Amino acid sequence: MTCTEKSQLYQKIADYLLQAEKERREIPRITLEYPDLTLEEAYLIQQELVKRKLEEGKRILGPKMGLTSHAKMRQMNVDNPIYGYIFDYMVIPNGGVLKMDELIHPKVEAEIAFLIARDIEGPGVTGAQVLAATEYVIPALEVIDSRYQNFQFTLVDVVADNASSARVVFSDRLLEPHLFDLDLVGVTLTINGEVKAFGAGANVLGHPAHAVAMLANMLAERGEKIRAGEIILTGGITEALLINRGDEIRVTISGLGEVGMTVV
Ligand code: OOG
Ligand code: MG
Repeated sequence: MTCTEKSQLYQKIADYLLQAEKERREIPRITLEYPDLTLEEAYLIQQELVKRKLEEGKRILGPKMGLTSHAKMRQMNVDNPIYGYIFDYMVIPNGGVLKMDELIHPKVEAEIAFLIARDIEGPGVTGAQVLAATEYVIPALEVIDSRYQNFQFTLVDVVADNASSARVVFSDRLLEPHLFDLDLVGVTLTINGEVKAFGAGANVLGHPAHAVAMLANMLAERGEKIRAGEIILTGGITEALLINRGDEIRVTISGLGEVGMTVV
């Protein structure tokens, strides 16, 4: 394939994924039709998809990390962290409502988010550098909604699909990172008052700051960086849970507070 043909293929696949999101329809995963796509190409498709959203007037809140805990990697049967992007239209206010019919087959995740004060540019970024560049840490609840049938995919599929990003709820409390040992905080994911999954900050690469450092280092490979003012999700601490209409979802992080939403 020539360069132009490749670029046309990436655009076509990005369209296919965007259409599925708009129509709330699950689709066969792209590697069934294009088994030779590389991870590098998957990020190029993601870039195309992100570009389309920006052209529609949507705004990026920040990049996010995914598949950073063993719980998530095991559940999804993949073995490497990935990144995607969170947009302004995905935000649900804390205590707000998730409309089931806006999505396909949503799942929830308990996460810790970082609000970044200064640009972070890789390679070679460490967790300590990330903490020094972080203004606040924020309890968060991510709603993922793979556009693929049965939520099943390879690493290439899920990267192209913007890491299943769909919705996010942030806590209203802004907490200074030096007040906590984010590896030691306990995290519970509760549905209708029942704890369905739990873990510790350390589930995410030993410390959630390591996920942000890894993100900066991955972005550096594409000549990109983390920018001041971005909010970064560090990845699900436990396995993700399917949700249903009527569910009350709550994430509690010891010392940091809680964040929740209702599914209708
Ligand atoms: C991929 C997105 C993963 C996380 O926190 O691990 C993610 C998926 O599991 O569908 O957001
Ligand atoms: Mg996530």
